[in-house]
Amino acid sequence: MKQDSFESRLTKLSTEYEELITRKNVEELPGNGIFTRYKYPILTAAHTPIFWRYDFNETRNPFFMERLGINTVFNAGAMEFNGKYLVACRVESNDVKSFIAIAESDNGVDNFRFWDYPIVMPETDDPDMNVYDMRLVKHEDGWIYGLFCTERKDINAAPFDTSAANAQCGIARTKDLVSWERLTDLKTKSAQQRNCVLHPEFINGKYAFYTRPMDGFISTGTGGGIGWGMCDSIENAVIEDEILIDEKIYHTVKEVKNGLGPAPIKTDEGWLHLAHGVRKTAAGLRYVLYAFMCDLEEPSKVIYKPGGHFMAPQGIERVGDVSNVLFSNGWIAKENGDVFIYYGSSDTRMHVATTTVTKLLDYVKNTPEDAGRTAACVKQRVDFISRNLQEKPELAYFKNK
Ligand code: M1P
Repeated sequence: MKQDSFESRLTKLSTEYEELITRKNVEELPGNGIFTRYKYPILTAAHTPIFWRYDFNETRNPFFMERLGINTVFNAGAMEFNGKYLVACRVESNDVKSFIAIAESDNGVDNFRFWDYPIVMPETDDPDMNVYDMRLVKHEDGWIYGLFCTERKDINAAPFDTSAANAQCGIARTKDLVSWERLTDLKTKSAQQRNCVLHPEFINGKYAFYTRPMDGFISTGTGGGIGWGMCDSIENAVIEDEILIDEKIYHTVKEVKNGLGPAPIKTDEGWLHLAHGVRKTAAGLRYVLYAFMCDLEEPSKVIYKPGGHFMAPQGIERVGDVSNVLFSNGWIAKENGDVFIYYGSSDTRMHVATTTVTKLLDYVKNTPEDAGRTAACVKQRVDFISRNLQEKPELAYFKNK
């Protein structure tokens, strides 16, 4: 059997890699008018630098074989930084340990390239087993914060239960996204926390957090819903009073659990939010994105809640390591009102969708709320059709039915 030489494999892989990284992305038009999807994922495992995965020394690696494989790249925090679009991705190695790594692009939709090194996140006295899903927030105190899930083995679980874990909110801060200062984990009265987000502004001089209280690691149990709590200190963040601002509700897109996505976008009319909702189906859990808006002065008060999903997995997005999942923990709102939504699909790859603040405001304000049950939904739909057909009778095909 003919073997490719070290040199020829290296050349082939490097050429393919550069072609992948520099591939132009293509808008999928006309779309639904709310946002525009793009044809290609912006990042996958194949986008991680070859020198993260292959040993480039021919003596040690004569077959130019992958030594430290990367499995997936997904669920990225995002921010604009020094004129670049940055995404802080959850990168999972073949050994199922996740870490955070930053990739940057000039235009936000393609040509994302990972920085040479992943983030080296300092640890607390209680080492993390796994860290993931970092939300990046530029706070008005001048720091950039990264809030992420830190997962550790559940030491109270029965000895045979080798998958039981405990999730908490890790907090770190930086000025340059390279050197990070780790703070103590967020403390709340809930047994576990995931999907915690820092509000970008002080509220009455306090730091404010969106939380997601949970009893267990996968099931939120009696917890669940998007919570809200405040604390005096970020160095030792303790939330004494946590209230639910967006609950999980039977037979909705957030029937089983939900969690906030990125930090909200501030607009003249309120705080725009993107979140994920989870529903139980015969095929397993289904994760979709939904949107809502909170009051400008009272950010814990929901003022608009469009019904149903904002975005659901479709096509290739439906398939991956954990199928039927869309998850977003990063978006970028530009000065000119353009919005870049970064979302992971099926715990496998990263995508972008683009929209504007104006369109998102139109969406949250004018999309009808979930009517609650079938009869009310049918009435909502019939009223909607009637209005259209009264205004444009020529649309009617069957006239009387
Ligand atoms: O596997 C789907 C998602 O599951 C978790 O999210 P949640 O806590 O809302 O269930 C996270 O592990 C997330 O990273 C993952 O995408």
